[in-house]
Amino acid sequence: MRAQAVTSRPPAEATANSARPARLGHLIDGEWEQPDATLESTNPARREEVVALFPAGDDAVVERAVAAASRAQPAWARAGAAERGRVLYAAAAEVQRDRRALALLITREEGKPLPEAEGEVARAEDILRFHAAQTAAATGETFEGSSSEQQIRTIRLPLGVVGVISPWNFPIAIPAWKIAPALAHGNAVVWKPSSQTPAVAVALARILERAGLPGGALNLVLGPGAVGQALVEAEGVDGISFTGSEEVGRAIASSGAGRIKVQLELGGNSPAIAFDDCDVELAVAGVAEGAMGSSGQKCTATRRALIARPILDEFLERLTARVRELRLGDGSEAGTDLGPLVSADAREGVERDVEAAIGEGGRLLTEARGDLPEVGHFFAPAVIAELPLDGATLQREIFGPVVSVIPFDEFDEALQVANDTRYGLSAAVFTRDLRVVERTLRELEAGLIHVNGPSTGAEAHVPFGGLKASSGPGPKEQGTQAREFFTELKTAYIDYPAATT
Ligand code: UN1
Repeated sequence: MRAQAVTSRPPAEATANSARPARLGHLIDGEWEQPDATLESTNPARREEVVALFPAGDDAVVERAVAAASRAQPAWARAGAAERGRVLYAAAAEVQRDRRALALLITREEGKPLPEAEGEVARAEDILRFHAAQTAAATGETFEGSSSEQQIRTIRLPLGVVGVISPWNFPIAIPAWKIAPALAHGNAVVWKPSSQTPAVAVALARILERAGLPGGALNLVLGPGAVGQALVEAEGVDGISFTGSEEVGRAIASSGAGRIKVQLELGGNSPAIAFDDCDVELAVAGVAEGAMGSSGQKCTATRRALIARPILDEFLERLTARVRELRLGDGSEAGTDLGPLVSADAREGVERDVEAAIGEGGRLLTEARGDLPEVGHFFAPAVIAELPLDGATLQREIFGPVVSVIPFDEFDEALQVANDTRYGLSAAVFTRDLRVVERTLRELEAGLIHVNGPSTGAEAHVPFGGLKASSGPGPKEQGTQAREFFTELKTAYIDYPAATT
């Protein structure tokens, strides 16, 4: 007998404006289960406001979710690529239809300003559509064999049961870019979303249900980090796709090593380099957006702005003016540029990092703000200069609206400082010189390079991933590359001895 109350009724969904918290549950084998809700998510802009109450899953719940996925996977794979495509197209249409409510919910549970949340929802829709279309793409190649009587083919088969562990900072786009390719290629999924954004997760799971996804093909287990750990260790899981902190990612890699396939997207410490021939206004706009968008809570955020000395004064004057004008507030209110940080812990962490930067000799070029709303986890955007190149701050991923400015004289020096980090996720380069573009594309140690644009952003149809400690092991995400992780590749040697007779 199950210890938990089971109901096949979907739980009440969190709506953007409802004052009453939503009660959420796990989705296992097509049934919503609502055991006691012991955890809550709150609105980071109004910390007293509870968005959702939800249960803490445990090893037993994870085990049942994995068993349900294992049972459902063969039928989902056999349903055929066209049917899988239909479900994902239908999910994209549902996301489009619900876009306003989804964006409001993201803002309420995660904190990012509404226009950014709307952009994220549109991205999730694009991702679902892209991977829906992938179900009609060629999956293998045909080669000539060693004789005219032989042909060699590659075929792709689903990996099996995939565990998805997703972060709070893109609560719908990152899950979509893992779950959509997993399902497109015939896998079943057990999804453990961040405990900061469970209501957004439930909303996406319900959309996939409404789109016709059969029960068990997607299972959702809510709860703290221990649930993710249980998922990594569960018997029957064939792969884990994780985005989140480096520490957790490394633990997953070592516990999964040699046993399951692991895909990791971890931290970043992205540089933006403005060369002296660049359009300074463009560089200022790119650094401001790259560093401050979503209050700097992106792993692709610009943390270090490397500025050619001849344009340093002009750059700093314009950047600080721009940053001072950013309006902080509740992301659901029109005119808000910068929402709060996601939690009290997040804000304290960023505060500590900025104090440490000042302790190291850094000079804060933006002043503290007296107008910070008390009710949420707000942090004033900060521009820091004069940090020692060999200090701890420039090596740290400060997950907030904070950017360090570093002047440089020579091209080689800029490249050396930019690459002086164990991370290698993204980078931005501002220049009009094609030779500089070419050299930076080759020599910057980053998996994503933006020329004359911010270091953030990702399109659904191209690969996403970093170098060095930012990613791996395992193939990149998104684009057609996504299939590398979510499928097994076999090579078939087929002899047709009668073919030439
Ligand atoms: C973006 O820059 O728009 O967790 C995407 C993150 C990254 C995604 C960034 N994996 O911030």
